[in-house]
Amino acid sequence: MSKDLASFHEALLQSKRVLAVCGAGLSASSGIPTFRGAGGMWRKHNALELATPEAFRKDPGLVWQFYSLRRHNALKAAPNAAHYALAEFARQRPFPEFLTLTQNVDGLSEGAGHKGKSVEFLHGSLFRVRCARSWCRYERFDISDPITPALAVPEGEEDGAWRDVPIEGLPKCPECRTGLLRPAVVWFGEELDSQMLKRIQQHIARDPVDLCIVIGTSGTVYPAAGYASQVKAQGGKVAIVDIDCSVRGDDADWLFEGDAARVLYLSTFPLSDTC
Ligand code: BV8
Repeated sequence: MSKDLASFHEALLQSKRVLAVCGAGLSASSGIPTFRGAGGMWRKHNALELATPEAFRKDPGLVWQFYSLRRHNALKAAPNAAHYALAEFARQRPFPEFLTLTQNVDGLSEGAGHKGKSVEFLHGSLFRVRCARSWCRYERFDISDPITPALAVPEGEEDGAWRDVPIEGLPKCPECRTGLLRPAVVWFGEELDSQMLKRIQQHIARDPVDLCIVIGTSGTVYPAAGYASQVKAQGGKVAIVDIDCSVRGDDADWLFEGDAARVLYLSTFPLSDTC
């Protein structure tokens, strides 16, 4: 395992296929709390309990408050240097040379101009909503804040305590007029978009990925967490960028410890040395 930047640069320049796998750490310096770790989102609001279809069925008002708060905070955040560095690298090395898989739903990669075929949003977006009825296909892009008056985030309560929001105060589907709208994100226990998964597998199988760069993710959620080891198993190399590499990467070829924005940006990708 190395921290040697020169050897990483060489590998990056020689790579025909590069894959980036990103998690909450990519957006940390934009002020978006990560899920785990100190001050993590899950510490205050257990997303494992809230980001599920069962939670929404049981208490849609509670789940909608969780998402209304995250929409509110994400709308106030700005993309950081790492988002821009990845978007710039995608312009320099257009798909299929470079593909980014992000687990983040905060809209910041899109805000940095990272779009099109060069990025797959594995878990959807806070800013798309869809009908909760499985048979209704209604979906829309929506950046309203609040999405309904009852879901307004009280000033100064950005990490608000939950209150009781009756079903009447939740967004309704304007198409079928019977279902509630829900965030168009992938909850635990829900399948990821099958066409997207097929695209990713075909991409990785067609021409092996030479280098996988894992940025700001604890690698705990599947299938996202499985791609780096798939690259490794196919003979590719793996680099990890994380603020805390102490618990990571016994199978990584490079470890770059530091804030993603700082590490990725300092040499506008490829990576700068550890800080
Ligand atoms: C699936 C969207 C097939 C919503 C998210 C039982 C039943 C069903 C499924 C399962 C099951 N058991 C296991 C599973 C699979 C399950 C899973 O993986 N569970 C885990 C908990 C074990 N997966 C699923 O359910 C997936 N679907 O498998 O479908 C299926 C279906 C039915 C039955 C069986 C199989 C769907 C998973 C998607 C869940 N949705 N998000 C929302 O956001 O509200 S997950 C969500 O949490 C994120 O998207 C992300 O994926 C994950 C958080 O992980 P990270 O991003 O890594 O964040 P974390 O805080 O953990 O780590 C941050 C990292 O950054 C750390 O390393 C930290 O050191 C670092 N860092 C911090 N600051 C910085 C930094 N690095 C750099 N710079 C910094 N400044």
